[in-house]
Amino acid sequence: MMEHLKKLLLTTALLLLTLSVWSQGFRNPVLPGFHADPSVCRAGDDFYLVNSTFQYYPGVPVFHSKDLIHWEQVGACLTRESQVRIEGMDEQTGIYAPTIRYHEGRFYMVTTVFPSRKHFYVYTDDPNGEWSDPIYIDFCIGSCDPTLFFDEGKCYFLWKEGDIKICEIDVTTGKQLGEIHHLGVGLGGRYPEGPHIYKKDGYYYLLLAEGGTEHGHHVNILRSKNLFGPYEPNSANPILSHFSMKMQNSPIQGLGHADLVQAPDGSWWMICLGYRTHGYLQHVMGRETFLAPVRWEEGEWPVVNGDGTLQLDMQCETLPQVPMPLEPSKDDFDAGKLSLYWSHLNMPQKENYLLDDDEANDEGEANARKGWLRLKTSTVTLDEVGNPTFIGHRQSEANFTATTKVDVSGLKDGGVAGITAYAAHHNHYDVQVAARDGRHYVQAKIRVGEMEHIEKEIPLNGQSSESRQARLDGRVVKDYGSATVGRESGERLRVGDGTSGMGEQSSGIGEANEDIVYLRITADPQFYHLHYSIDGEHFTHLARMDYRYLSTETIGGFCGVHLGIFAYTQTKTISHADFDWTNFEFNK
Ligand code: 6LW
Repeated sequence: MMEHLKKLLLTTALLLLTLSVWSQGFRNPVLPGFHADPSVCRAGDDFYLVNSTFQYYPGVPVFHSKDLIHWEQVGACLTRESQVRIEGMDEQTGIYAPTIRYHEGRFYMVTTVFPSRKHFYVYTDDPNGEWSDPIYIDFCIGSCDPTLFFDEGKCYFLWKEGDIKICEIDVTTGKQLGEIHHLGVGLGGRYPEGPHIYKKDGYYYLLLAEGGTEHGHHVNILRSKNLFGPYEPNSANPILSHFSMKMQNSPIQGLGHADLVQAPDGSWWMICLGYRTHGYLQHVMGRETFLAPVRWEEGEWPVVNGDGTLQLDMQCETLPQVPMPLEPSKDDFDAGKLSLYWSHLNMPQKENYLLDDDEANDEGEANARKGWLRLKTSTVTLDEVGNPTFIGHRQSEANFTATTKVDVSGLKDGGVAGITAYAAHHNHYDVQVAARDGRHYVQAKIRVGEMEHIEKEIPLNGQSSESRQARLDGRVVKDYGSATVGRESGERLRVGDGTSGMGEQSSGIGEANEDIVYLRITADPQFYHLHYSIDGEHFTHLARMDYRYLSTETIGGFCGVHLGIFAYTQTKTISHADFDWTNFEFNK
């Protein structure tokens, strides 16, 4: 009896141990914030994933993982002007959906640049390093979502241009080798796109997104014994969709644009894009990268996570989990170069970003301060498309506190520097310091479409000034200057009050050295809040504005909100602001 009990206990303990190692489950999205149009490949025991970047630079970040759950950015595919220039691109243009493939020791990333709609690919043998100059596909210009498919010693180029098309190419030159074949339009949903082909058990499987990248997005699969078709649809389509009554209240919507990958243990996985809504079906964090287990028996159709739906909290068996280094929330700007997670808008003007003394001296520039990031003012403002001096980090949770410490003593008349929640040049909320008539003013600025509005202006160094009201249409919006979010609205903007009625403690206006200020943006699922402080401890609430005016549903385009710091000039005078650190804390 005793022996039997011992055996039972031992078996239970072993079972529990195995379960804890193999069935940990995981959190979706695996790459939160703007990580759109994911594509994944495997090389040995390693997975690599890429995303589209549109107007942001460097283009197409490369992530590495051992388990498909934990990802670390190891580089980016498009880092040099010789590869691509994205000047003049906005949130609807630039670098569209990429595909990454691994073949015979080489990684390929193929994509399309808008608005020219030229397809090109770059390659590397080391995904942690630099990628090649582009090889252009010159036999077709059109639409988007290119992919490469290697089969029996040949390489095929596949893309969406009305319907789905395929053509053999010479992968060393990009030249067309055969005729163009049409693979159809899937099941007839709007925007058949994001095609990928996989070969398994004697079938070619064609994976497609349909329904457009908004709420109707979903994933279908078709198969054929012949690469060029005809392809028959799976009767269980869509194999992934939240566009249903069952999932109408899920916080995850817009699932689609998927890619499949097989792990070394033979298991199959799907990565796809989706977005987390808050409020009513609106999202601000862009399209994010999700993961799902796939059951794919021999000769059968793939089944995604049992019933073709996903959860934030995935309760499933996973690959052995291998955590990756976590991105620190604070950047002290102590490393001689910017961390990989920072993005620029369009093509960065390198001379506007100074990180350490030595480099600055080499160029004969005024010294940057060791451990500070000096941003020199660009003549392009945040309200324009171009190359403003800007570094941004994807907003990855609905709730966050983003703070920066900035020394504005170098900011001359016309100069503006600050922190922003930036969705597009026409929609962003900023806490900034503006220099005017030899003075500095903290401003809470709201830019929504054609309306550009300074909600509150507070002079630094203790003197008062007039508040500035809406510049473009002269509208005055309500004063939400209190920290009490739920207070009664209806109060009008108080002109030039500077400090009163702030709910939070006074920022101590009038104290010495107000060249150093702390600028802060916080968010909850309903509002973004703008604050500042001169001691870094007591923050004054300046304004709040609804999250929905930064949502993709409001502004269009394909990107989410970036939290960034910036400096520009409204005159021709170039000056600078020094940023000591940024601290972006996202609350899951
Ligand atoms: C992309 C298309 C899509 O080319 O959105 O969600 C487009 N899917 O496949 C822009 O990312």
